[in-house]
Amino acid sequence: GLRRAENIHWQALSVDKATRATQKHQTPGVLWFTGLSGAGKSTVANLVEKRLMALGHHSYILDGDNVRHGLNRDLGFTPEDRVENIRRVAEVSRLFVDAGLIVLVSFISPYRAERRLAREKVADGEFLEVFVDTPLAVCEARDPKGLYKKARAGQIKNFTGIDSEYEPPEAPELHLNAGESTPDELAEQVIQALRARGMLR
Ligand code: PPS
Repeated sequence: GLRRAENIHWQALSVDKATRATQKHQTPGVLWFTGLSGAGKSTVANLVEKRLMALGHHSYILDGDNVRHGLNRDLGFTPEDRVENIRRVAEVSRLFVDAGLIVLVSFISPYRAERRLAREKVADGEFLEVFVDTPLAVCEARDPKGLYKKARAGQIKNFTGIDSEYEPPEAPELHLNAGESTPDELAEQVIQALRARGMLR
C-alpha cells in the first residue's frame, strides 16, 4: 500500500486561483475529454486550446500519450494502472485549476468511478466532462496508430473497446457526436459551452 508522510501540514497561501485567473479574464476549470482511442480527443482539445489562446486565455493540455512519457511512465494499461493514471492526472489538473488555468485533459479515462473522483477534486461547476463519442467502428477504421489492428491480432492486450472496458459517461456536460462533425465544428461547440457557462470573459 501507499506509505503516508507524517507531520505534513497544509500551507495557506495568499494568492488564490480567482486572483491568478483574473489576469486572464477567465474562470479556471477542467475540460475533461473522455472517449475511445482514436475518437479525436487530442485533435479537438488541441483545436480548443488554439482558440482559447487566440482569444487571450491561458490554458494547459494534459494528454495521455504525453503524460505517459513522463509523470506516468511507470504505468501500463491494466485496470489498476489506468486507475492510478487517472488519479494522478486528476491531482495535476486540480493544481492547474488552482493556478487559474483552463485545463484540457485528454485521456481515455475509461471508468466512471475515476472520472467522478476527478470531478470531486475541483469545485462545483469547475468540471466539464466532454464525451468525445465516436463509434468503435469509426475509431477502428481510422486506426491512426495501427493499434486496433494489433489488438485484434492479439499483439496488444487490454486494449480499450476490444478486451478492456470503456464505460460511457451517463450525464456529460457536453456530448460530442464526434463521428458526424468536423474537428473544427466540435471545437466550436466546446468554446460555446465555455461561453454559455460564463467561463470566458
Ligand atoms: S487511460 O485508459 O486513460 O489510462 O489511457 P490513456 O492514458 O489516455 O492512454 C491511451 C493512449 O495509449 C495508447 N495505448 C492504448 N490505449 C488503450 N488501450 C491500450 N491497451 C493501449 N496501449 C497503448 C493509445 O495510443 C492511446 O492514445 P489515444 O490518444 O487515446 O488514441
